Amino acid sequence: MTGIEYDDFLDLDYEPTDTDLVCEFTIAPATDMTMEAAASRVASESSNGTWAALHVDEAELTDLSAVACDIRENAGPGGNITVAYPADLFEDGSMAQILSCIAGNIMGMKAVDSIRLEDCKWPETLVDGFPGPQFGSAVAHEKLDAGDRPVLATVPKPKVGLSTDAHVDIAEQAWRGGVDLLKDDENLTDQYFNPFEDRVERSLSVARELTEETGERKDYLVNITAETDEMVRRAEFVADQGGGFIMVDVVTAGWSAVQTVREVAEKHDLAIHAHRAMHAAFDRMDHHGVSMRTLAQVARLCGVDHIHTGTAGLGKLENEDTPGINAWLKSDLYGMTDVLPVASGGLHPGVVDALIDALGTDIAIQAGGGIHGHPDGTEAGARALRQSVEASMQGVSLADYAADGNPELATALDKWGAETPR
Ligand code: RUB
Ligand code: MG
Repeated sequence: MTGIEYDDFLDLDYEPTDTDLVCEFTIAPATDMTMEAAASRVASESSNGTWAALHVDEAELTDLSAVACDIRENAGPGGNITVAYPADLFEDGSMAQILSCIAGNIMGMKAVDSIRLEDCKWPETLVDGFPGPQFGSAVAHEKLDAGDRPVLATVPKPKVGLSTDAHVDIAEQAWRGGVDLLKDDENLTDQYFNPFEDRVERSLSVARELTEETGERKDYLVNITAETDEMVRRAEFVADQGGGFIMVDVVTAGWSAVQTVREVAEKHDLAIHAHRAMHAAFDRMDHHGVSMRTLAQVARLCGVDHIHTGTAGLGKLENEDTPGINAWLKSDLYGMTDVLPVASGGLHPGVVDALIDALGTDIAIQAGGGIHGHPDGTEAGARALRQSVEASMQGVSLADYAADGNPELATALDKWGAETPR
């Protein structure tokens, strides 16, 4: 018989192996607990232990204990810990099962006052079980004609309530003004005022017309978010109508559903745009939850081609470290395709040069209010955004570029300056 005790999960001399999944956490131990005891409970509860010591026949037990192998105490209560998990703890290719371990019971257990999963180092054995993205940043030239500039997208506003006629009209103006992609907002799916099939059929038909007219491929990020079977049906409908992209709100829909959609996307050559509504319920607090960095890693493994990663603090929403997350999405991961990061939320032409300075040009820039709120309307707003990107790419100041025959940009700068909205 063997006893599984707290101490079995703590070994500060342990060096993680190449096959371990290595997770970094920020923890604050419960008031009556040491960091060592709390770190052990994290490793225990998220692998094969529980609150009580167990007595198990060793012959019947595969040892799947995680090891808390590093503790760095902060000035405040708590600190950071490293936990190494043996790869055999995990089911091959099941993101739900992995997250139930590394971001499961430990998030609510009383041994810690708070705990945040900050980062994961994924071993090749686990990564190999996932498909990763089909296209990643290559969408910019494989499916679009963005060349070296950022991919440009817009979401019609108001986000819900527009009729299909109005939606299609806005799409036409935006594509003509210079954006590559129309995007559905996250809460527009299949409602009576703008039904899914009609919207998709008519928008994609206009996309084809504008592709012909402008000589640049125009496409549509169609929000298929729904119950999983329905998402599959909607993805197939988009493919039948000649669309090249689908959008899934990945946190609200759930990772298993994303994994199913990834298989369907492959059959139909569809790229997946990941919107991330509800992520802030996990990542907004710096002492508790799951970091956006980790969610982005999960999204890449599950196979999305684009994901929203914030605006480096230049938009309307709180952000984590956008440049750091984007760098991870593009980093080598045993040959897995990269992900195109999407900057969105409160962007307008006046912040584009700062955005490109912070994030580079291998991104998608998505603007709603910053296009449709232009005093001269959507087409002028799209032109202004495109002009701001041209200025930044050429290293010319936005004001100089606006003065040099780009009146739409001039109007946008008059209206919004370089303000960060709220
Ligand atoms: C953008 C919008 C998106 C947010 C989500 O509209 O509605 O849902 O970008 O944020 P607008 P994030 O351009 O008018 O702000 O990209 O950070 O997930
Ligand atoms: Mg939105």
